[in-house]
Amino acid sequence: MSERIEGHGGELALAALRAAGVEEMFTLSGGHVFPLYDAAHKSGFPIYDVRHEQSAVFAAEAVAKLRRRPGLAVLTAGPGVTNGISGLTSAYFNASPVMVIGGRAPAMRWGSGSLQELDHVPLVAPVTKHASTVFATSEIPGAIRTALGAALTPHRGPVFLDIPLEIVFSHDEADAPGAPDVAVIEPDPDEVARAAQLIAEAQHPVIIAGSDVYASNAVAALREAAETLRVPVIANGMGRGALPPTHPLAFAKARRAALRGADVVVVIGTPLDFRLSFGDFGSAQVVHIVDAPSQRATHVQPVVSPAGDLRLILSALADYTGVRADHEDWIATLRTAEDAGKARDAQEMAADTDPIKPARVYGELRRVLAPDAVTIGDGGDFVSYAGRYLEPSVPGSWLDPGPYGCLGTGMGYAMGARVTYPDRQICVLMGDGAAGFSLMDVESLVRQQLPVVIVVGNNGIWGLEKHPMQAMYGYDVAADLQPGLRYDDVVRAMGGAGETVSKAADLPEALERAFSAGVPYLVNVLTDPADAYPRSSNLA
Ligand SMILES: Cc1ncc(C[n+]2csc(CCOP(=O)(O)OP(=O)(O)O)c2C)c(N)n1
Ligand SMILES: [Mg+2]
Repeated sequence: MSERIEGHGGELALAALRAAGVEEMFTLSGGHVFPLYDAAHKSGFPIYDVRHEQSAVFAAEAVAKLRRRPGLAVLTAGPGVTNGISGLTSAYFNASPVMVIGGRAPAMRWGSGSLQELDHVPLVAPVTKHASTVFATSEIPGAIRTALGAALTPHRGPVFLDIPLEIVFSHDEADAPGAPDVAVIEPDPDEVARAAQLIAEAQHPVIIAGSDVYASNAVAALREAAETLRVPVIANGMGRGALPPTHPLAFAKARRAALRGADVVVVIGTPLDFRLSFGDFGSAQVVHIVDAPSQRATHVQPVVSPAGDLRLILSALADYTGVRADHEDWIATLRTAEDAGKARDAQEMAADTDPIKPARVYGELRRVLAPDAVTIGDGGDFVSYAGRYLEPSVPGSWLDPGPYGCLGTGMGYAMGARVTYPDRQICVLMGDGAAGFSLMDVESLVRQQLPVVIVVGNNGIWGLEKHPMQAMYGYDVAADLQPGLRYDDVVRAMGGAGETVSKAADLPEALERAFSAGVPYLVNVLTDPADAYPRSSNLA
């Protein structure tokens, strides 16, 4: 006989969430979900609240990304859920195991016009792995367990449940829920062997490692595979830092040289999307290693595409004992390109200009960021520079919005990161345009004593749109913001702190103050509006 639990719907839900390792909820108040608050409040389960539901979902996503376990957002019925849809969609594109539990108008009156009465399920179904309504109180724990199993099973992703008002407020009993079942997908050994042989026999192989390597806890296996097969590694997304920048096989600046010269490109744990020229690497053969068969590309034909648990696949590559071509000259060539790129970057990051170039901001930031700092990018050009100049040295410490490219992740990701790592530096790199989406949530951070540093690259424009529009049309519209706006005053008004910096020489002290402030602190850096991120050299 399994153990029974009893309580109202919120209590039954929380039991299932705890059993799956969920440790906190992010939310914005609404009566439809009060029982979840009641259960949390009475049992000491942390509740963090925000000023816009998108921040709740982004915060849950940050936890899911960093911790590799479910992150939870609880959203009220109707507008609460619809405000969370961009967050859900980002989580879907990022394969983040986010659970959104929505309130829902009463089932017993459905169709009579209750407040906030909307059937959310069809709206979120296309951007979730599982979306359904729980129609009986006793079924809540089982439904949560099933949904979380889907969220955690590769290829991971968000899930959604809503619970009608009278169902979540009612009492009932249920079997005590266990942890969700997460199936391990066994790769086809022949495909893995074929991939290993191709890589080993290649003259100029290169590995591109993406977010699923981190999500699959396969960082160590990746390192071993790269070391055994002697293959240079370039990382993107959450894969960044998988090999620390000091590792002899880690490359970031030699990307163009690597992709131009490669005869075998091994893409691991990331789609062959626009970030990877849609999988077209010229004459190079492509090996695409994915965490589930659903992730195999359909628009290109890799030579081989092993699908399954990335740790198993990468461990198998690490165990390769067959013939191996010598890659040392290739590695040395790329090291020369890497060093040249680093020297170029160092020059740019030292730029002593007025107005300040974004590159200089990163030059100064690199001096104050600790190796395990979590850096978060939310913006256009300013964040492209962050990706270029910041080199995460610890895996799982870089949060970008991912391929959905949704502006507005900043404060939600910051909240999730701060909750996850109370003692690490958390630094948000934000465009001034991006700041408009979530800056009000600084209030949530101040009130709940969650200090973070926000560095705004304030060029007074939607830079990533204005420059291309100028190039395309010779004019631009809808691309200007208020120049010199005091985003630091906005933060100060909400109980945080900050300052505006217009001279590069003032950056070091401003950043020192920011990281020792102990409250949310915004450094509003007035950057050069004429500076456009050189997109054509994106692959440099
Ligand atoms: C929600 C959302 N709206 C619009 C866009 C389109 N967009 C991409 S980058 C960008 C400009 C960002 O400007 P800012 O944050 O100031 O950064 P900058 O490029 O100026 O450094 C815009 C509007 C988007 N990606 N997401
Ligand atoms: Mg801008």
